[in-house]
Amino acid sequence: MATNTIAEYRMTFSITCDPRVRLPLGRDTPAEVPEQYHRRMQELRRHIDAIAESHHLAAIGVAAVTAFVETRQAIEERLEAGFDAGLTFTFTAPETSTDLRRSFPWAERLVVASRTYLPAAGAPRPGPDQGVVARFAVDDPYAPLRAGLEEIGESLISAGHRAVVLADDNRLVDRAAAVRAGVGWAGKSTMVLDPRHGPWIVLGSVVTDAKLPVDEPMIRTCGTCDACIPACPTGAIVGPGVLDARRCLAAIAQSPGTIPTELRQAMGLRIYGCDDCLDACPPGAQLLEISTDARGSVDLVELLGAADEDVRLRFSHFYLPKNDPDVLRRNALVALGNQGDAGSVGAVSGYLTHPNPVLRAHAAWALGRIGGRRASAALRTALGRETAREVIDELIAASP
Ligand code: B12
Ligand code: SF4
Ligand code: SF4
Repeated sequence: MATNTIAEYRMTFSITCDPRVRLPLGRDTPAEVPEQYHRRMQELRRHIDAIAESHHLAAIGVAAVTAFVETRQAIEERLEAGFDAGLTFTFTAPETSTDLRRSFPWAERLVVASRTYLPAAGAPRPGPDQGVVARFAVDDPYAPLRAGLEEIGESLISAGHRAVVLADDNRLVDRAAAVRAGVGWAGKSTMVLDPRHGPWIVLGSVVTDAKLPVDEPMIRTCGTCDACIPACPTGAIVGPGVLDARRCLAAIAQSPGTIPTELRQAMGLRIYGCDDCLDACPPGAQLLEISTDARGSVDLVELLGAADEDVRLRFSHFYLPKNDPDVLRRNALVALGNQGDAGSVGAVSGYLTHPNPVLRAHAAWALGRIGGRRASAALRTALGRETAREVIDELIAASP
């Protein structure tokens, strides 16, 4: 770097706004005079903006990496109240997830980006015996976001800097980073929203040692709107910006074990994720209107009949602890119970002999909801052979 002239820099930077062009390797930044460094950072930022545009990122912003003190406090409060519901992610080590320098001591800036997955995700229109997947999980929404972030990271590395991509990674609280970088504002649903896409965005960052100019947070709030709070079917948004994950269907759908009986009906046809508080959000309404293709529906009987490997392969982009397909089978049983179609009794009652007692218990509940002669006979037969206490209780509760 020290050997370059300002004229050479200008020449380099005039071509680097084309995202296909790589910046030269091996810049020795400490030898730069501050004005040169500043100018180079501005050029680098323009280059990053061009990459963001070429990858159809919704927004891009730069934030300082000082610790997210308020978010750490919010996480501690959620843990104290039990609102984390035993989820791991950023809750496991809040001192690290809210302070990037613990993982990356050299970090100076976060380049934060968002990308919308609507309207490509479509709008689920479930038919008979079909369940619903939340829009963000119809495809992997992080793959195209990561591709853009990777290219930004490569351009920073080409310019002689360090860069690591973090998207949906436990080492960073993505929403707090997005709010600080001006990519969106913190909504009462806890979602980060932007004016064009509402909550229909996923978030990711590149952490770097390049001291890029920082952006200001958005001067915008939800104002008087609070539509997401009553829209939540379980009352999981217990206050503006505060989520009790124990009642959040998105958390329940991905957690192993028994679904509390009082929340099973509210699960409706969901087998993964929940969109109700997003659907209700006015800033996202316009985009939602054009998202009309029917996607996100899953044949539940087929899912119940599929082998472990096939379930894992088909839903490989879902987050399932230990990659356990039984979590989705459990949700499928609950969804069939909620649908109440007598045609599914054969598929559901097959699960009364499954080796996993959690699935036997949820099959019993589903048959109780579906009702009818065949369901009752299956419950009676199962009661005669069942030995697990928790399943016996479910069989008794489900029997007419
Ligand atoms: C754990 C987790 C979950 C958990 C818990 C969510 C939660 N709200 O805490 C569960 C499984 C429930 C979940 C569900 C979903 N998730 Co999630 N999840 C995460 C994860 C891994 C960590 C979130 C976290 O740190 N929570 C801890 C709490 C304290 O943080 P927070 O709620 O985000 O904190 C903000 C608010 O509390 C707000 N706040 C605090 N006080 C106040 C006060 C007021 C008045 C206001 C307005 C705001 C406010 O400020 C905080 C900082 O921004 C992130 C990825 C990551 N590494 O960050 C994705 C992430 C948050 N999830 C995401 C998505 C897409 C979802 C779902 C929409 C998926 C779906 N359709 O089912 C739902 C949405 C449910 C909801 N309303 O939040 C996106 C959100 C993108 C966005 N636009 O905000 C993220 C960022 C993943 C990503 N990289 O894109 N998720
Ligand atoms: S994702 Fe569903 S259950 Fe969770 S807070 Fe939003 S509406 Fe409520
Ligand atoms: S529904 Fe209204 S209050 Fe809730 S996040 Fe959206 S704009 Fe904010």
